[in-house]
Order: sequence, then C-alpha cells, then structure tokens
Amino acid sequence: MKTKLTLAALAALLPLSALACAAHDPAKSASGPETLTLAAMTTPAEAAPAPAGPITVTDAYARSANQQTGAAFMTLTNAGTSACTLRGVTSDVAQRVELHTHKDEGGVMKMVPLDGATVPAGGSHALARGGDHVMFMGLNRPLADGDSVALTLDLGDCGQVPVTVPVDNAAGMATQAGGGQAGAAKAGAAGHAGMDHGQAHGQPSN
Ligand SMILES: [Cu+2]
Repeated sequence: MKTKLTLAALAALLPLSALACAAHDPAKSASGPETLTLAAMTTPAEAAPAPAGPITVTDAYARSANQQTGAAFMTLTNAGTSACTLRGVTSDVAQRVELHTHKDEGGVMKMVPLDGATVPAGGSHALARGGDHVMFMGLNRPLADGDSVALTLDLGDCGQVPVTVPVDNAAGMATQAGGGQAGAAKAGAAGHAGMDHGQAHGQPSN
C-alpha cells in the first residue's frame, strides 16, 4: 500500500511518457524503494568490521624503486588467541597490488607471489625487505617522500584493516633496492613464471 501511494505521488510529478513506462513495468519501479530501504537497514551491521580487531600494524612504510613499481613493508602483531592470515591487500595506489615474498633459488633472490602471510596468535610477522612484502605494480602516481599510501589489509576472519603508510624512499635503498632489482633482473621472466607482470616488475623502467 505504501509503495503504491509513493508511486502514485511520483507519477503525478512525471511527464506522461515516464508515467507510461512506470505503468508498463510496475514490478521494477516498485522494487527500487524497497531495495534501498533494505540496503539502508542491513549495511551498517555488515559493512562495519570489528574496528578493534586482533591485528595492529607498526613500522609501516612504502617506497618505489622506479615509476612503475613499489612496495610496502610493516609489522603485523596479533593480540588474538588464534592465528590470523593476511590474504591480500587492496589500494588505489597501483593497478595491481599483490602479496609477494622473496625466495633464494641458486643464490638468486626471486620474487614470488605469496598466498598468505600468517601472524601467529600472540605473535607478530614482519613484511620486510628481502622477505614478504606488499607489491605495487603499475603505480597510479609516483611515491614521493612525505606522501602516504592507503592500504586495506584483508585478514579474513581477523578483519579488514585499513592502514595509512608513509612513503620513505630512502629506507634501505642502498641494500635491498639494488639487490632486489638486480636479482629480479637476472632472474628475468623465470622469477615470475606463471605471473604476467614480469615486464613491470624487477626490470629497469624506461
Ligand atoms: Cu614483489
């Protein structure tokens, strides 16, 4: 009854052509307001992951080795009583954001995709130079010192954790940046067999 009254009121304000459309598809027209109402009622409960989850993030920083790629590092600490696993990271800073780790293969450090990084209950796990890291591929903007990058960490049952990561390009640049770049370049596409971002990753930018 309410819906009909609302439609009638709307129809009175619409031109004849629109009125005809509404008349031809009353079900569709009627579903609009109801859907909106439902969404308004359910969104708050569903969209608010527990803000005080078990995971805290410290010592986070991001850097880029060139204009195409970058990475973020941080320490995740789990105050909970069960392990949490970082499954993925999202950000609008790059076209692709992936979890990677480094793997020593015959003395050559290769970057390989990582399914998840587990943070033990009551413990911590570091995403660090030469190890696990958040990889940015296809940067949408340059990462300049003083900038910050907004990330959302997907920790599954442990929640979605938003993090604002400051850019510090100088952090460890002399060691790992050079080594990582050279290693990845030497490894070539083999380091990313099965991945299709070899070109954007570990090779000198133009
Ligand atoms: Cu990587």
